[in-house]
Amino acid sequence: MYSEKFQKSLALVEAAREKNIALEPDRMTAKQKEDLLAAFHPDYKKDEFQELKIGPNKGEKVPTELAEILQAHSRISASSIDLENPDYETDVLIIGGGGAGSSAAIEADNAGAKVMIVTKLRIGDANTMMAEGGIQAADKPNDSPATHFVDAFGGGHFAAKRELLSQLVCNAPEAIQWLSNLGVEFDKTEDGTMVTTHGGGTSRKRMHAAKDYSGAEIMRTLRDEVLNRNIPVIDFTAAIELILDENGRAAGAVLMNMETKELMVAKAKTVIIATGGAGRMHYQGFPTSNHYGATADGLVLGYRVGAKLLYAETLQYHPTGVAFPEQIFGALVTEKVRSLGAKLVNVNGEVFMHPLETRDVSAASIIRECSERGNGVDTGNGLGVWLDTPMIEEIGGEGTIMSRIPAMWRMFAKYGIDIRKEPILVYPTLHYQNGGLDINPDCMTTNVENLFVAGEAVGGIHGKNRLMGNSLLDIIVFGRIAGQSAGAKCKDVTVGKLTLDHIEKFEAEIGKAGIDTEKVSPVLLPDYTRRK
Ligand code: MEZ
Repeated sequence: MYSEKFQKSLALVEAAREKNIALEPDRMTAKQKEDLLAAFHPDYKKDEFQELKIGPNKGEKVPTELAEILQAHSRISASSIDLENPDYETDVLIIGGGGAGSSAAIEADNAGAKVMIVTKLRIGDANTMMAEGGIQAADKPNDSPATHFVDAFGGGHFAAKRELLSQLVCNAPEAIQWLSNLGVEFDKTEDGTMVTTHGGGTSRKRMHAAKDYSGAEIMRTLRDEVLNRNIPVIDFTAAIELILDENGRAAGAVLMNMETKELMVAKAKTVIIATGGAGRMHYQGFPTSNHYGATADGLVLGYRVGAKLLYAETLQYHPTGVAFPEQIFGALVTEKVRSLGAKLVNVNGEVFMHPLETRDVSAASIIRECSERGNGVDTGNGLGVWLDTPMIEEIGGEGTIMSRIPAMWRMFAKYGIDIRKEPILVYPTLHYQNGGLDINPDCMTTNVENLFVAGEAVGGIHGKNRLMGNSLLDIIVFGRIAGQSAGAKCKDVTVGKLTLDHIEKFEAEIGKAGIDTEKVSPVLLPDYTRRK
């Protein structure tokens, strides 16, 4: 279905396919990777970052778009909120209805706590739903959590908080069991053995999947469990400001009905931020694979009450976002496509990298191929490289694409592209927030008591780059830990007088630092209004 302008390059890709399948591209050396990242990865573009002038990370640099919302005005004035007569009272307030929030809710419920989820969209409208390729766990005889740790620690540039990463990998096999018991249908062979594949940077095949809609399958199951337990879910209701008590401990949130804009107060003994990522902030103008509500809200809520951020300057650009057709620009092309054998090929039909380098390296390599080397394909809406999907059928046999990545096939078939027969065009897309709020192993923030965080809003689990499949894992492992910790902690908490004094303090800091801004935050939803 590709138009005439693609045909010359397509012919080169097809002609080189047999040779390219047999080719074993070299892995890059550590030095080659470092140089590549420094020159081409968006995280290294100094002029796209701004130093924070206020707050707990004052003096550190974060993406300009994030700095603007971290240092923006509150959506409310404290005096307009009646804190004396809360609309809701609960033990554990969970902000966010994705995989982390739902896992937390289930475990807090198990701990006997009264739990409530608030979500600005609906339960399941989350990046969890969008995750495709799988979830890592070292549960095969040739693997171990220690090996998983080494892969992830190296992939994250040795920057992960060791105690968090250790929890991640050690709890992974049990997380798979937990999900299976709840009803997640992982891919298995006829004898019941889990099917596992490689991801970028993995030394063992430990990616468990439900075809290429692993996140949707996990979210379906978690949502059913939350609803079956009758855990209250207040949907289309955003948390727009955290509430502290007079002792400086998290004690609830101001909520806003997304439709009527009515404000409400939820009082709680413990609060869990599980608000997910930031793709809809479109850092550096990148498209995104994220769901509509991914606007870094949790980072803003936490920062304003004084919670520290860790590695907020590092973002993940998934190497293979859709570059063509325009209707699905930026959507995720799962890494599993490369796990199954498809290679990245330039306009001349040449393989230019090993297909399973870590994500930051792969993204930078594609950017270099399209920019400095001038080997990108002009898509009419930017540049891209080919991902030679027909290789999968050649390597795995006819039917592999329909049995392993049917959602990929369907996504492109809608636009007349049959990925079994034709390659696809890809370019990096904003995918994941590596950094976030700094937590202890029990998921409580390092400096605000009774404020817990789980999922993509956490920083430090993966260091400065995350491996494929460790995010679906982290929402389960740390979602559960947050639920257990918050559920246990609330038994010892007596909430003091509620206050929103931090809003005025933050406002004073904005003024003192001479920050001239009209922005308010959290952002809640992206603004795609066309302007002149
Ligand atoms: O962990 C992820 O981000 C993931 C599984 C994405 C993918 O390529 O499918």
